[in-house]
Amino acid sequence: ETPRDLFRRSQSDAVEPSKTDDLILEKKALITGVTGQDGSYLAEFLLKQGYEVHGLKRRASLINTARIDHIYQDPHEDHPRLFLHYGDLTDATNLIRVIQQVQPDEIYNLGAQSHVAVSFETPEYTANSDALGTLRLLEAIRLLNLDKKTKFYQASTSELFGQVQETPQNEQTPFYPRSPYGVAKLYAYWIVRNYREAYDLFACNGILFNHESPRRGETFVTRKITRGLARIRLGMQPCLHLGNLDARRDWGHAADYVRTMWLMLQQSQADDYVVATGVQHTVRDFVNAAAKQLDIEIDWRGSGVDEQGIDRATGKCIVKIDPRYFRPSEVETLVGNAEKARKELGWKPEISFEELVSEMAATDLKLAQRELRLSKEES
Ligand code: NDP
Ligand code: GDR
Repeated sequence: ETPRDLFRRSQSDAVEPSKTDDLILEKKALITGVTGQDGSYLAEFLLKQGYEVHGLKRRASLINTARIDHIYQDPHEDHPRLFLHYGDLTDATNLIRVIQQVQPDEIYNLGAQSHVAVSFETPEYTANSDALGTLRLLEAIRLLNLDKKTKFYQASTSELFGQVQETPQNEQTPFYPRSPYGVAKLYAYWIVRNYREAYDLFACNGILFNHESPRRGETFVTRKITRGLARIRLGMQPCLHLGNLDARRDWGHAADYVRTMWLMLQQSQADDYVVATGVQHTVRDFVNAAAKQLDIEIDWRGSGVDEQGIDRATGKCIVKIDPRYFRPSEVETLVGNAEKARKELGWKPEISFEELVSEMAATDLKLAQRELRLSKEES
């Protein structure tokens, strides 16, 4: 065999690795955004369900698989069940090729430029990846004649409700997005519904409210708070700069929420579901809860040193408002009603707000301690 033959054979081997398993034909799932918070929890969950999991990963100059390294299997091992493919939601031909190779039973479209504030800085890219990226995947399913085989999950969001028209929000609440991210996700939501109605595709929107975890990106507010307070406690940073402390969110745990994605695709009919805890907290509440976990005292009345900031009893600034973190148009309040998911999917959240904050704070404290130890060892 020539090197070219060998390459070709390696490609076709990669397509159907499970065929060699003793007649166990696992379901195959393709996850876009597998390197992200939700992608990592979903990949773990699907592997436990016996799936063969394929993930789309972007090329980066540094390794970007930290969240899935613990489940990654070297393709040279016997019977690996997690495979990574280079790809990007902005590249249609690449998506078609990967989907053609994998022939997935289920696609979970979690890939996105997911930061609301950043979407004001990169609105066109956000639309390209979040809105058109979704269209590209749906078209790939059609072009490859997989419309009867492949089920599709779209990571829709409570950001669709934006400036809320009623409280709590459910599947009937009118949308009013407030950011380029929200608007891009609105397109994605509707194109999923349109392909379901026009082509009978099994395609679902999970309208998920905020969900967090120790794997949350460091610039989302919850993680920024637990990480920042952990570092303040160890003297590694003097204070924490935040934006709007009065914003209200319905925060759940990502591990709880990925279950609903799978459940939606196991129903007899495709539909859209709100996924939320129904409990709302302000950003300020989150700071208080994390401070309690980390044994930090915050005097919210302050000592008047900086009327925008919050001072500790010692007078040392812990949390300070930085207008740079305000958004040009803000989503002030969100809280969901997940009654439909509870009734039809039998889903309810299992991890409480207090447990979520406690897990995040404890993990960030450990990470900060490790960083401190390493920097001491180095110096
Ligand atoms: P993350 O930001 O943690 O992960 C996003 C993932 O998408 C990463 O793997 C990222 O890759 C990948 N990605 C970004 N741009 C592209 C692109 N152009 N092509 C391919 N992949 C890309 O988000 P979450 O895990 O928190 O969220 C998952 C999905 O759910 C997102 O679509 C988000 O918008 C949506 N959502 C999230 C909610 C939440 O509270 N977490 C709530 C509702 C919806 P890389 O690692 O290389 O950056
Ligand atoms: P959100 O999450 O915009 O709801 O989008 P984020 O944690 O970024 O903001 C929540 C609220 O906190 C306020 N806030 C700050 N936010 C950040 N990031 N940094 C700060 O310093 C800060 N200070 C206050 C924000 O103004 C906002 O009101 C997340 C993402 O995961 C989306 O992809 C997802 O669709 C929605 O949740 C549901």
